[in-house]
Amino acid sequence: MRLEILEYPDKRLRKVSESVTRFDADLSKLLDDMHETMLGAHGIGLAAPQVNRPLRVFIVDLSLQEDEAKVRHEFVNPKISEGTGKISFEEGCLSVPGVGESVNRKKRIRVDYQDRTGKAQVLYAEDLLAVAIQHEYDHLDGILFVDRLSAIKRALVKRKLERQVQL
Ligand code: Y12
Ligand code: CO
Repeated sequence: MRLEILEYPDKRLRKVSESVTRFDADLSKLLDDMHETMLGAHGIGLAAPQVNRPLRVFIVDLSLQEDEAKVRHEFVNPKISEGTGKISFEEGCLSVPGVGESVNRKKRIRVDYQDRTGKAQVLYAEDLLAVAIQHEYDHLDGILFVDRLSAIKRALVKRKLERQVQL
């Protein structure tokens, strides 16, 4: 089932999401619905709060990008550590339509998380996958990629978004 994607400036995008405690059929259904919603919107990453489920869950699927492995990554209760190096990448977000801006992130990260069955997993990611994971992780803390721009760029983007909302 396709879910509605919340868009800036919706305040529900600003909540800090709760950890998942039940690894049940509802969680599996949420993950399946999120995949369907993300693919339907031509996205490569989606976090549960973007579809109004304030849970620490996100998915990343880079198979729409050339040369990327066709893996449906699912992260439940993720924790990012061991960030090294720097990367600047032009990011977009299904909740901030029409805006693409370069953001500075860590180039390599370690992510500890659980899969949909509750099993503990570890992933070492770099480059685009690392960028996508850091972008989606931010959603779990109510942070949008535009919050990470310089003050001047953020003000310009905010003005553009406010004009879009009025239209
Ligand atoms: C690298 C950077 C960011 C992510 C997070 C996931 N982002 C998306 O899935 C973005 C999807 C998307 C972006 C679009 O471009 C803009 O909004 C500028 C877009 O095109 C339009 O809205 C016109 C459509 C989808 C992962 C990895
Ligand atoms: Co996003």
